[in-house]
Amino acid sequence: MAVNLLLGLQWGDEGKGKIVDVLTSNYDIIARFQGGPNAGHTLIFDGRKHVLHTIPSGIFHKNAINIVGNGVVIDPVIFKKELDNLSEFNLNFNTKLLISRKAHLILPTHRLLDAASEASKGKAKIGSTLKGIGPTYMDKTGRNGMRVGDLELADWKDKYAALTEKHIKMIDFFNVDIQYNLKELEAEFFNAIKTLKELTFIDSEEYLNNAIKNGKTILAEGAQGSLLDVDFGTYPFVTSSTTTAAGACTGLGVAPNKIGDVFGIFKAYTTRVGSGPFPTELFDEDGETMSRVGHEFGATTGRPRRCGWLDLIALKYAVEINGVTQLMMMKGDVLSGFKTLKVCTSYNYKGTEVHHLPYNIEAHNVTPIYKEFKGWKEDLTSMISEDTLPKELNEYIKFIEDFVGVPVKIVSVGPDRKQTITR
Ligand code: 2SA
Ligand code: MG
Repeated sequence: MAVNLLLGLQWGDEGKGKIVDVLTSNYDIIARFQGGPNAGHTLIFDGRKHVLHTIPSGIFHKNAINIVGNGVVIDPVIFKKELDNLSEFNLNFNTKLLISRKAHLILPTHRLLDAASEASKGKAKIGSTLKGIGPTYMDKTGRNGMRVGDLELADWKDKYAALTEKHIKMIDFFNVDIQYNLKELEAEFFNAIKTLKELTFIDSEEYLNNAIKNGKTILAEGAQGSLLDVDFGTYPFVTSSTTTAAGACTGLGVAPNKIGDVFGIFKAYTTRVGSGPFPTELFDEDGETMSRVGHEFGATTGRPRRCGWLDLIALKYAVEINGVTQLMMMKGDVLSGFKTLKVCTSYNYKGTEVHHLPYNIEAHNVTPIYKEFKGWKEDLTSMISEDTLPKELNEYIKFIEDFVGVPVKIVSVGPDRKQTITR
C-alpha cells in the first residue's frame, strides 16, 4: 500500500524519530502531517545525536524526499535554525525538502499569544511548549491564518501587519506580564522568511497523489502522541492538532483508502511532559529510575518528563482509534533491573472497575489496577536478535500483544539505529 503511517500511541516522545530513521530506507517519501516545532524527534547515528522539530526524519537518508504537509505549522525562525544545524551535511534542500503551500505560518505574535494565554491560566496552564502552536491553529480554523503560499503574493507583508496588529490587541486583552521586543522578533522573522522562500513550495496534496499513482512509497510521520490529540486526547491538556491516523488524511490530502500499515510506537513504560492527567504516574523511586535511566527530558524544551507504568487501557484505546496494524516497543532496555514490573489492565473509576478510558481520568476519579510481572536483569542494549531477549521480557511483550490484539514487530533496546530488534 502506498502510504504507511507512523504514530505515537502515548503522550509523545515514544521514539518516533528513531523508528522513522530506521524505516526510511524503505520509503521514497517521508511526510510530516501535523504539529510543528513543538515536536522534538531525536535521531542517533554514527555516535551523534540530532534533534529535528519541523523537518521530517528522513532528511538524513540519501534518496528520500521529505515533505512538510499542509497540516503542519511552521515557525520560519525555528525552521531556519534547523536548516543551519544541518549545514554540515551538505544536503540539497531544494530537491530533498518540499513545503506545502497550505501549511500555516507561526508568527512571532503567535508565540507571544501562547505565552499570554498560558500565563492567564495560572495553575491550570496546559504546559505548552510555548511555540505558538495553539494560537496558530486557532487562526487556521478561525480563517485568519497566514500560509506558506501567501509568501508568493505581493501583498503578504500587509497581511502579516494586519494579523500582527490584531494579535497585539489580543495580548493586551490578556492583561498579563509578558515582556517582548517586537522589533527584534520581527527582524529575526523576516530574515528567516528569506531562507524559507529559497526552498521549494509545492501543492503537496497533488504531489503526493501523483506519487501514489506512480507507485512511490510514502511514510507519514506523526508528532506528539495519540493522547495529545485535540479530539481524543486528555482534553484540554492536549496539543491543537489531530495526532491520530485521521490527521494524516487531512494533513496531507491523501484519502483513507490509500493508507496501508499503521505503525504504532509506544514506550515499554509511560511518560508525559506538561500538565494533565496521567493515571499510572509514579512519584517514587521506580519513577525516578525510569527518568534517570531513560534520560527523560523534553527534546524541545528540556523539561523533565513525568514517568509511570505502562497503561494498557490507554494503549488499547490508541490502537483502536488509529487502526494500528503493527506495534513497536521502545526503551525496553530502561526496564532492565526492575524486580517487579507493573502494567495497568483496568481502572477503579469512582469505586467501580472499568475496562475503558473514562471521560474524566483525573487522579481523584481513577486509580489504576495493575498486573505484576517479574523483571529481568540482563542489559539489553547490545542484543541484536530476538532469541537473546530474556524470557521475562518476552512474557511482558506477549501479554501486551494479547491485550491489545496487535503484534509487536520491533523492540528497540537503545537509541542508536543499530539497537533495533525485528520480530
Ligand atoms: P503545545 O506546545 O501547545 O502543543 O503543548 C500542548 C501539550 O502538548 C504537549 N506536547 C508534547 N508532549 C511531548 N513531547 C512533545 N514534544 C517535545 C519533545 C516536548 C519538549 O519531543 O520532547 O521538548 O518538552 C510535545 N509537544 C507538545 C505539551 O507538553 C502540552 O502538554
Ligand atoms: Mg519528542
